[in-house]
Amino acid sequence: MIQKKRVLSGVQPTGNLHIGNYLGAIRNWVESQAEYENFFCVVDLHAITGSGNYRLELAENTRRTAALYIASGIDPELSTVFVQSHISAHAELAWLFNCITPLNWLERMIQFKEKALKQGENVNVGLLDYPVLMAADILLYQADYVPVGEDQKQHLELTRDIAVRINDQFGNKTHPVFKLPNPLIRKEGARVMSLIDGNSKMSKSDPSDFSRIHLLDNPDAIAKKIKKCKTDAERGLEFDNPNRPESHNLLSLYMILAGKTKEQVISECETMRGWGDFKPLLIETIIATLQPIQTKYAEVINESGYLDQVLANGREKAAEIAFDTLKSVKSAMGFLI
Ligand code: AQP
Repeated sequence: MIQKKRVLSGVQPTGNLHIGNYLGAIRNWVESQAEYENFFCVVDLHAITGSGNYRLELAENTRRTAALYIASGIDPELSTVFVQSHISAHAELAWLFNCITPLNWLERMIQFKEKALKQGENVNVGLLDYPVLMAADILLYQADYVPVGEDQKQHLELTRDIAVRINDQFGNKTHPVFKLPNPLIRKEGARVMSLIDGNSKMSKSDPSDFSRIHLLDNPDAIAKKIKKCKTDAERGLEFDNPNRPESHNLLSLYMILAGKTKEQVISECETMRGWGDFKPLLIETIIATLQPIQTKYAEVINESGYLDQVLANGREKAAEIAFDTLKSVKSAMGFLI
């Protein structure tokens, strides 16, 4: 039997998931889940690197995120769904990596620089160390592929650098300690932009709710957000004009969600007089995409004990592989086992 390639990915439970998370990551996990052996975790240890007051909502957001994976089409029979902090090997491997990772590799990470600016005087060490923990998440499972949005590409490169360094220092040519993972970044939806600024990525931590569409937004909220979203006063609607980032973002969103080609969208928009004609179409398409996800989400959340059982099964399956890898890394590094 041919061994399936292994995939690992995750989302932080830092708030309500948005269509950027869905199009950049979760939708791609769903589409390829039959092809691979899948591990999808809710990365709660990453979530506490933010500056917000997460404590009251962390557990609830973790459950909500796992439920949204399933509601979006992740099948627990085909994919292992688990919570990162349930497997202590993630934090332990991150510590081992900390001791071989040069500080300047982390200081040049774009996401660190951007998020550190937002944290002001209070930048925590965890924020700097975020990519090391992410490397541990991926390498613990010896993942072949990591499906993520464009924003995570640099972190994936760092993961590979850490794996190479460990292999060079503690492995040998015939028995490398780690397999080198590859990013899986699909061009379409890799970078969904904010609804209030076409030059910034849509993000859970943006203070404005109007910057994003949550997967659990009701039809009224979706309509309100799209009606208020930023557009421009130029004539016509167009893709790929760097001076019109909002136009490109909204047309791309419609194209992906409606499952149309760029040419089809261009020809459909040719007869439109402006945003007033286009926005109702986009609203309708977003509502139609999210409605089945929301229905399934309600079922998952309301079925007593179901989600807890999925996460308990996931924990057991993930632990088996993770602690095996951790043991072999510690042995390669010279620890008394
Ligand atoms: N705007 C986006 N477009 C496409 N993909 C995106 N992703 C995030 N934003 C977009 C992808 O979603 C996955 C999970 O991301 P995350 O929660 O681990 O962290 P993030 O990348 O920092 O996402 P957010 O929404 O901006 O969260 P906060 O504000 O909490 O930091 C990743 O695969 C990511 O690429």
